[in-house]
Amino acid sequence: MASGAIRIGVIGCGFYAQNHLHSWKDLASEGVMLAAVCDVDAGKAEAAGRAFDVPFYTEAAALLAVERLDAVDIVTRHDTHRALCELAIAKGVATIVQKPFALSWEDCVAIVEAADKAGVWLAVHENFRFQTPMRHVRRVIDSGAIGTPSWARIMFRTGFDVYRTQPYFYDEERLAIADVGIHVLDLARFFLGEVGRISCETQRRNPKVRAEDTATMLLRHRSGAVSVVECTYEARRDPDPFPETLVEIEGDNGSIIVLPGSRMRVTSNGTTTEEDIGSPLRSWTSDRWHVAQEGAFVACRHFLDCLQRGVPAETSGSDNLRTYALVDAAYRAAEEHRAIVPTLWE
Ligand code: 89Y
Repeated sequence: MASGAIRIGVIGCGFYAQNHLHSWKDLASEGVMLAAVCDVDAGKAEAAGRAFDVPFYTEAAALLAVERLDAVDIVTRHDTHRALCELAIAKGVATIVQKPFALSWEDCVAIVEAADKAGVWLAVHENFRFQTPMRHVRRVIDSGAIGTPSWARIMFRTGFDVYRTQPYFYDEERLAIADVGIHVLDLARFFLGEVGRISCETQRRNPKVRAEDTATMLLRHRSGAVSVVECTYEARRDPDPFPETLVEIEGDNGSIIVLPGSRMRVTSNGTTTEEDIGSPLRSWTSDRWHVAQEGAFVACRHFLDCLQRGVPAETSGSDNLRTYALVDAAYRAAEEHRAIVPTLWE
């Protein structure tokens, strides 16, 4: 890796990419330089280029041919991920790619193999585990305050109109599990370790949507722990916690409960304490989206730190295969009405 600032190019300048662009800009003082942006939509490329004062491109190949980049951050839809990752990897450029990793298991594996073969650093921008409240939960587990976690319920339940900012959701072949269940499944791994089998019930509660908008999953972890992982876009709740993930974890000495509004209640050996696990707004985050936006920032900071130290990211390509395998297993479990052993553990 270069000895000066790491020069990064962002590919994809749409809705969520704005969070990545701001994150890289904010991290300039920590040794990264947003060098250029790219989007197939010329208007979006130009708008981002002007807003962040960097050159803009409409073709990733041109971006990679002209700019001297150390890393790219791919924030496009997942059907483009394999081709874009392969392009960057072929150039020997460190690659970060948004979740879902790729369109299919085969594509994810092909990307990981290409990176391994070329010796290129690869990470998946799986960001929920980097959200400040989720790091607090992990800190409490690691402190031993609740003993060994043996049961959890991890919930992303909202009725917030996600279709307004992400209208392509209506037509996806796979929706709730592939879009947000993937984050919650990754959190289940983060908190309780790898998963030995998974069952899943899906529902389509909104008739305007093509795929499932609700999933209820039951996981047996290899440690013996059990977790219930839930996601829906069709909950009618007050308060609606969007985009917060609510968590309940029980161990032999206590429990951790994450409540709406970034509050965490910890019971340890019979004593209960409650704390605020939120974080202050950044100049570009907004009340409603802050938790998710800030998670992107913390994830980018982690990737930068790993690149600088030359170590794999927590959510490296090969790590993320395990989360992706759970997503595929959840869909199979729903279709086949039985518990499935995720591919990596068969
Ligand atoms: O796309 C989703 C994600 O990754 O986080 C929240 C979201 O925008 C809607 O579920």
